[in-house]
Amino acid sequence: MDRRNFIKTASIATAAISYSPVVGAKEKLVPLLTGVTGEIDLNATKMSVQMLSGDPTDMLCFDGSVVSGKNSLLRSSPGYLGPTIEARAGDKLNINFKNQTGEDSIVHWHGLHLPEDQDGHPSYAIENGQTHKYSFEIENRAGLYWYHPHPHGRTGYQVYHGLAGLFVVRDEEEDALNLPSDENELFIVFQDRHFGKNNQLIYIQSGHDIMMGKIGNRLVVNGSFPMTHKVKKEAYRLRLLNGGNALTYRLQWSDGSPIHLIGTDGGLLEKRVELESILFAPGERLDVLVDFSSKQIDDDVELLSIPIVDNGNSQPFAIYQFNVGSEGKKQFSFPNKLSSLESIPPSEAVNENDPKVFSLIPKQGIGWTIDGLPYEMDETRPKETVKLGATEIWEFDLTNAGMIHPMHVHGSQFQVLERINGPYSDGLVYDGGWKDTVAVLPGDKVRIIKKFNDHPGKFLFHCHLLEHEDNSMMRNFVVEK
Ligand SMILES: [Cu+2]
Repeated sequence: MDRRNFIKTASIATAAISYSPVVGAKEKLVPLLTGVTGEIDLNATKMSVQMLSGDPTDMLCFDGSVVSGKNSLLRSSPGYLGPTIEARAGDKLNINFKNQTGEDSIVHWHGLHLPEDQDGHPSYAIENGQTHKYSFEIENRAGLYWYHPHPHGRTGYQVYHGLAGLFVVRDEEEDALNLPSDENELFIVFQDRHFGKNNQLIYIQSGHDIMMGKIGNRLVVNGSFPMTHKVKKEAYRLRLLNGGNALTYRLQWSDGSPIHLIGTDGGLLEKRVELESILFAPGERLDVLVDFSSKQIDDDVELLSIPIVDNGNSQPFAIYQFNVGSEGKKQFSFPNKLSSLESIPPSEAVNENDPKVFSLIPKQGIGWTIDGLPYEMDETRPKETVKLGATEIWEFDLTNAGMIHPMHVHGSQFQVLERINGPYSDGLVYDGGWKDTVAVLPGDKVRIIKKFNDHPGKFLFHCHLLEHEDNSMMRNFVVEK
């Protein structure tokens, strides 16, 4: 977007800050599964967190406890993040979400393939003080998923104030690879926050924050500081989540090593790939192997974010640092073959030659939209209706507008079929594996293919730049029997 157009859209967006609380939100009862693997209490509450020296920061945080089942279902997290849920494919979980945020909320399990009444659609939002009981079976393969609130108009605010946690799924296929585990498997969540007076968080201040997304003045990793991790001269598996509201990174190693990517949003890739750099947008996950065994004691290796487009104005900056602290014992050689992935042939789609096109466009009086429309809680268009059992091709069209939109589709994982590159995207992105969030770059048309084999009902697709999602860049789709 050029400057003049940007100012225009930014100023109209100021008038478009829309927060419509769900009126009279009532808990919807869903049937509970029998024979569950475990039951978890998950509370979202107001908390005072010591983030910086001086005053503590007022935040919203998840805390949890295991009611029944193995204690290993929950692992406490550093900083303000919610506890990490760790389960196995096929596990059945009951999760009791208690909302003590002071406003409406509901939890979405990002990346999990779930029935409509388990997915945290905003129409399921509950009022402060209420409890929503989830009960679901994990149908996903091994992968790094995550959970966060999804009430309409308040997702960005609630995530920004601390409500997010990891959801790790394991399975036998992953076990058999013997990837680095325990202290050699590091979960790293990147977020950024704007700390203001008295160490309090500053959220949206202007239409600019809505149009461009809220960017912080401090990087926060795993809900805390600092950002250095002592490692041994061994191999590590890095499980990365971009949990930020709006900031996209382009990752590269400071020592010039390639990034050894073994997985993305929906789990392992078919084969390990080596990349010079990789784009990493809000909502996305990356699974990366790194070997420090050839390093010297006290070497520093930094994970950098380099400029997305080299315009000469921006500099690389370190977003995490590894300090080689001690000799290693474990030997590890990187596997090449990881998994078998079924790739969905375009000929399987009901609309092989006629993709459903969703235009990502700014609209006067609304802000960023899908097809120029606002979000409507109960509405879907014919285009947003899918027949149960169908495979469809969708296209996100950003031909005419200029910023990155990470598009997230709820329900099962999809595959990226084709990226008709705009002027900036060549070589920036890696689109392999199963995905639930795809970064659409300025000028791009991105085609995805997705199966709608089960779970009829109403789901969401939206931009995962949370200020866009909350404002207007979200729509329903309905899977019809
Ligand atoms: Cu967006």
